Amino acid sequence: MGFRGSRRGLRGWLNNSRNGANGTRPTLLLPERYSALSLFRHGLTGENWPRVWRDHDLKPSYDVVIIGAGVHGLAAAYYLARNHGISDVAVVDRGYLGGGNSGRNTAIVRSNYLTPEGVRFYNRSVKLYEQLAAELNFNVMFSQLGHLTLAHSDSSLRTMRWRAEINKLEGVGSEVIGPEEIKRLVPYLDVSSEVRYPILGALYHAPGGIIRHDAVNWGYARAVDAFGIHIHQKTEVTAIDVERGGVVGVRTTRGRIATRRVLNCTAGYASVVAGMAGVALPIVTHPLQAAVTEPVRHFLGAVIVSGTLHVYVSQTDRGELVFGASVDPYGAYSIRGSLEFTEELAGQILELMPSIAKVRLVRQWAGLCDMTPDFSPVMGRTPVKGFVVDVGWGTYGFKAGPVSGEAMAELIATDKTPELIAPFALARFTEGRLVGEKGAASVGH
Ligand code: PYC
Repeated sequence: MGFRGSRRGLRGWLNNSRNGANGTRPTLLLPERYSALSLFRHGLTGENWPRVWRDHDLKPSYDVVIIGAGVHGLAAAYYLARNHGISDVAVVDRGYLGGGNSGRNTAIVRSNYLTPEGVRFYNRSVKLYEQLAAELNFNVMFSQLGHLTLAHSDSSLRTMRWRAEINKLEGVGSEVIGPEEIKRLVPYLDVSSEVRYPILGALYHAPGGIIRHDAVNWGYARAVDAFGIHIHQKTEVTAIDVERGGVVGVRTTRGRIATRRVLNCTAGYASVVAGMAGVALPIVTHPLQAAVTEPVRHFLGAVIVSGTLHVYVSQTDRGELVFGASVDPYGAYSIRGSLEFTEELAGQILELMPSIAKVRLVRQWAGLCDMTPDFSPVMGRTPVKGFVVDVGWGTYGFKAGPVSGEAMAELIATDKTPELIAPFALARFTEGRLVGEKGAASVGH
C-alpha cells in the first residue's frame, strides 16, 4: 500500500483530513508510487525516477517555520499537513536533510522506558513506526527483532524488574529473562560465570528493534514535499525576531521570513536556537560516538545493551555491527571520533562477545546530544508566544520522531497541549515535576 489508491496511505489520510485554518485542504501532488511494477517499468524504459523532494525559493512569509530538517522537523511538517490541513510551512536547515542527529544515531527503536509517561509516549512512536512504510510507500526497514538490556548486578536486575512492571502496566511487551533464555535468543553472547561481569538476566523487549534512519527521513521528506511544504536545505537561522512577547519572524542566511509560529526541532544546537528567541533551556550538549564494522553474516538476533559495560550493539540488514557507548564525559559541540572511544568500546564489547574479535571496524562518527537534568525531552510552549520547542532529546531522539511530530503538529494547529506530551513541558523544571528517565538509558552516563 502506498500513496496511490491506498485507503490507509497518504491519499486515504488526505481524504479524511481536516480543512486548514483558511478552510482549504492542502493539495497533494501524488509522488510516483514505489512498487515492483514501477521498478520493472523504469528498468525497461530507462526513464529517470522523479526527484523525491524539490528546492524552492524562500517565500517572505509562512504560516509555520520549523527549524531543523531531521526526523522531528519533517514529521511535524507531515502531520501538520496530513492531520490539520496546514501546508504553508517552511522546514529550514543549515545543513542537509537528515544530516544532523537524524542521520547519526544508531537507529534503535524501543519503548521500554522507566516512567509511565515515557513508556506511553515512546509506545505511540513504535506504533507509528510500525505503519510508516505502508503509509508513506517508502521502505523504512523496521526490523522488530527484539531488544535486550543486560543486567550484570542485583541493582540493575532490580531496575529491569521495575521497568518490566511499568511497561506491562502500560501494555508494552517487556519481561525479565534469565541467562539460559538470553543464550537461546543470542547464542554468541558469553553468559558464563567465568567473565568479569557475568550476565544475571535481561530486560527483554520484543517490540524493540532497528530501522533505516535515512529512509525514515527521506520517506517523510517525500510526503512533506507532496503536500507542497517547502524544505529549505542550506538555510541557516541567524536570528528570531520577537515583538511584544511573541514571535514575528525568523532571519536566515537566505532572507527573512515573517511568521508567528516557530517550532525549534534542532538537536545539538537546541539551546543556541532557543537563545535567539530569548528562551533559556536547561540543556548541556555532549558528543555521543558510534562505530560500525564491515558486514558479516547475520548472527545477532536482537539489539544488545549493557549499561554496566557502557556499550550497545545491533546488526543491520546488510550485516554490519553498529556500536555505541555513553556520551563523552564533557560538554562539547565536536562531532569528531576519538581513539579513546574505539579502544574502550572494543574492550567492552569483547567482554560480551569474544568471538567477534577479528571483525574490523570501518567507520566511527559522533552526534550531539542535548542532555536535560532528568533525561527527558522538553516539548511544548515557551514564555515567548508562538515559539514552541521539541528539544532536549539526549540519546533518545530518533525513536521519538513520529510521535513528537504528531504531538507538536497538534499543539501548533489547535493551540492545545496534547495529553501525551504535557508531562514534558519546560515548566516542569521550575515546578519540580521531573520525569526521570536516566534508568532507561541504553548505557550509564
Ligand atoms: O536509548 O536506545 C537508546 C539509545 C541507543 C543509542 C542511543 N540511545
